[in-house]
Amino acid sequence: MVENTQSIKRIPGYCALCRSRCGSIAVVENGRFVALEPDPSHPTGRALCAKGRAAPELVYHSDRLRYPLKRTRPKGDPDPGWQRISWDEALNLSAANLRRLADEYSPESVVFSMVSPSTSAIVDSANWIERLMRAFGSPNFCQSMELCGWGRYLATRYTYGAGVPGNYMPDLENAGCILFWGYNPNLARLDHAVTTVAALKRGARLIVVDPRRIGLAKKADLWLQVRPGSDGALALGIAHVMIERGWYDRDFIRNWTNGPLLVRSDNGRLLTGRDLSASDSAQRYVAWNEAKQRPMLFDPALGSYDGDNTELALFGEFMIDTLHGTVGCRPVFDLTAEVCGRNTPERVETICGVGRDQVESAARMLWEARPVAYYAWSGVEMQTNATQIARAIGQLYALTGNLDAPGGNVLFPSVPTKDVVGRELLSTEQAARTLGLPELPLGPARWQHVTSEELYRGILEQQPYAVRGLVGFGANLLLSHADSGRGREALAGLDFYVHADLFMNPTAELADIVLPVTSAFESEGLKIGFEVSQEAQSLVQLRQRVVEPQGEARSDIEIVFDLANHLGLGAHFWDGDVDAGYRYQLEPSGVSLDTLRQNPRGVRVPLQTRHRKFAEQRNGIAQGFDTPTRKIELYSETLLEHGYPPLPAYEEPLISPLSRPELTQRYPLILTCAKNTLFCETQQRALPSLRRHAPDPEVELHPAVAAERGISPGDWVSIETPEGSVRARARLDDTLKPNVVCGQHGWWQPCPEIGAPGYDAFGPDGANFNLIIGHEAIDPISGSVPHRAYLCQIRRVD
Ligand SMILES: Nc1nc2c(c(=O)[nH]1)N[C@H]1C(S)=C(S)[C@@H](COP(=O)(O)OP(=O)(O)OC[C@H]3O[C@@H](n4cnc5c(=O)[nH]c(N)nc54)[C@H](O)[C@@H]3O)O[C@H]1N2
Ligand SMILES: Nc1nc2c(c(=O)[nH]1)N[C@H]1C(S)=C(S)[C@@H](COP(=O)(O)OP(=O)(O)OC[C@H]3O[C@@H](n4cnc5c(=O)[nH]c(N)nc54)[C@H](O)[C@@H]3O)O[C@H]1N2
Ligand code: SF4
Ligand SMILES: [Mo]
Repeated sequence: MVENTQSIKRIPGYCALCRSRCGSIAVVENGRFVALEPDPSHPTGRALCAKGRAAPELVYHSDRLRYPLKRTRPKGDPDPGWQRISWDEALNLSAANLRRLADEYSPESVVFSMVSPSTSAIVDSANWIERLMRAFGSPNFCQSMELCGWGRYLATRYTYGAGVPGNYMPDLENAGCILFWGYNPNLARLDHAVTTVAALKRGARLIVVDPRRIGLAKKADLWLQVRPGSDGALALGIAHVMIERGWYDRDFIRNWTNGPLLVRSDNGRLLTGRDLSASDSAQRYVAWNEAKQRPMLFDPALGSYDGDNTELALFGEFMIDTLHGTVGCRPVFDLTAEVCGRNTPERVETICGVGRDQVESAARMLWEARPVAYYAWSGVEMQTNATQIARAIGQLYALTGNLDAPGGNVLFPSVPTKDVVGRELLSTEQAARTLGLPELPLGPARWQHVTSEELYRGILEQQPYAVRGLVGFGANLLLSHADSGRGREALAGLDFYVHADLFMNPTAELADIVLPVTSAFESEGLKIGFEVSQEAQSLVQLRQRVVEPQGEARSDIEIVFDLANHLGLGAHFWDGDVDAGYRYQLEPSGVSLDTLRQNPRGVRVPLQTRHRKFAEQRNGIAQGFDTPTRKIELYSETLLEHGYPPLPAYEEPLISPLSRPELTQRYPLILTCAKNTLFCETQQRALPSLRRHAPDPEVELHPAVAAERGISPGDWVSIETPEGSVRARARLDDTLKPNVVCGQHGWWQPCPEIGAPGYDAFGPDGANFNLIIGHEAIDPISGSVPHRAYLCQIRRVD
């Protein structure tokens, strides 16, 4: 804490309100938090957004929850009859009810939910919330994974065995070509935006794939205006041009992907040593040596072929003598080329609306301006074909050979710490009881994430078993997830629901107990690494408390540790001592908690980035990738075994003019949505300095579409889908394709200070975008929903 004068304190820290975690200085005058300023000495501190600057308004807002509350009237009653209670009573009641559900039914009948770490400060405590869930014995964690993180972290595990681009972050500082796919860093991650602008100045190229000309799309060398949800075809089409022209890294494909492995044409399985000889292993795979005209064997355990890699065939059909006759086989890469080849530039132009010349140019730029660093986010996450899109972009990226190379997508090192998520506390049998696993065995449930629909189904239909309890750390499921009406019915049917939040949102209103949470400025937070670069990753910072908590609010982490004690789980939580938990976590880092408290700007732990770690050898064996073949899996037998396409394939969005032509008469427009620069998701509409600049929900549409409907800028319109309708004000944008409209979700909160209204979350006069998105059409692998590709009609409302 640096004292300038007696009454002004300037407290270094970081804004924790979203994923950017911008380094900042909090200014406290006479004990009151008055301003947040950027801290350029911090690796993410070059800029702050309006939300960060509005932090004091958030802290002192009159609608903040300040005391624990208990419902005294039935759910569904317009008046919940909230009654102020003590923390002791709130924790005792919560623990008693949760224990009762675990004892009478089962621990998995209680689901734990959490606001996304990308839109909140929950990252302070996310690991500990997971630990509490597992210590309690539940495998059910509901945190928007199917909406926000599936492609970045999980779908690409089927390709890379790791989260690309979620964990392998774009090395923008050294990239020759930057590819942003359905991602607007100007709002989502300021540091990426600032670094990209600097990269453009030094001559890097930029490709942006987005239906809207927004943010960096305006500065891009290529803006690919894709039809919402058709991104898979575009990725495959660009890959097709690259393969056809030979614009791909042959050595990388031969050495590090399963491209050379032979696929049997009779059953689609990879040919194995066992197919060739009874004494050979089914865990060895077969490729074709072109020079010597013989099969070559690849042993994942040794990480090598029994011959010269440069002689491996990537194309062709080979008749192989197996134990059971001759079988035609083709290398994975040959099949890849064939599937990509179905997406010619002409076809891509028809499907995606991206000109054939642009497809060519994109392919050329990705090849000629290497190294390529990419990031993909919301635009391609909330899709019914989200998995195929993530796999297709992942495959395209493999062609560049830039994974973990300087200027590519790099797994930056992290400060060593102890994992505290408590995996060891949950048995394998319990993990196998994750909701959703029977229906979507390769989906989020595989990693104990449940979708909101799985939660609702568990409550309403008791399938695959009854869900009776919910422990919510933030989150506003009813505004954030499709089918809000069904969600409300479900949450109202819970036996017991405790929710911790800063504000009473429409979801929390269905809780039995509501706990008041501090904002990030009223509580400490430990951040180990700031993700975006090696330098950022090396910083460990214990964010200081800027001001005292409002009312009786407590931090999420304190609530976790307290609740654990009340549940009799104190042994896993250092008997409620948060500092002891931090010390345990920090042990391997060599950084002590005391040092962090004495150094509010944080401590830097020297780290060195090593590139191409997959090629590093241990005991003479190359590390490879964490996949069944130890290679990047262009072809996934895991997907095949579950009846899904083994190669990335184009799947038309399930709700689109092509897949549902019968709907287009009534719903002729394609509906997508995007986030608002001024607000995080469903939050912050109550802050006057922000709301003033965006008083009402908006929907962007093309002037021609508006004119046909007699709509002028600023008119109220209804957005109608088969599921219902909501309202927004028209904003005209002539850079949109005429058949595409873009809405906003998250509107419910009023801002009385400037006379801005609240919106009914459940009716046609309201503005809850997700009320008009259904839950039936989902990604068959992940359960992701069509928030970003739907059909609608727009009408003026008088
Ligand atoms: N200001 C602000 N910052 C935030 C948030 C916020 O709400 N507000 N939320 C935080 C969170 S939780 C997240 S996940 C991140 C997300 O950050 P982003 O993913 O960058 O967020 P969006 O602007 O919603 O979506 C990115 C782009 O996807 C485009 N898009 C829409 N449909 C499609 C499509 O079908 N294909 C393609 N290729 N693009 C499409 C939109 O036009 C938009 O420009 O931001 C985080 N930061
Ligand atoms: N149509 C459409 N729907 C979307 C999206 C979209 O772009 N379009 N985006 C999706 C995405 S990417 C995401 S991540 C989800 C987000 O959905 P949610 O995770 O539900 O996120 P929010 O709506 O931002 O926050 C919900 C609540 O969390 C509380 N909160 C904020 N910070 C904290 C904290 O530190 N602790 C606690 N206990 N509570 C806190 C807020 O006060 C708020 O009441 O929504 C998804 N839904
Ligand atoms: S982008 Fe804005 S809200 Fe997000 S961390 Fe930075 S200042 Fe805070
Ligand atoms: Mo998100």
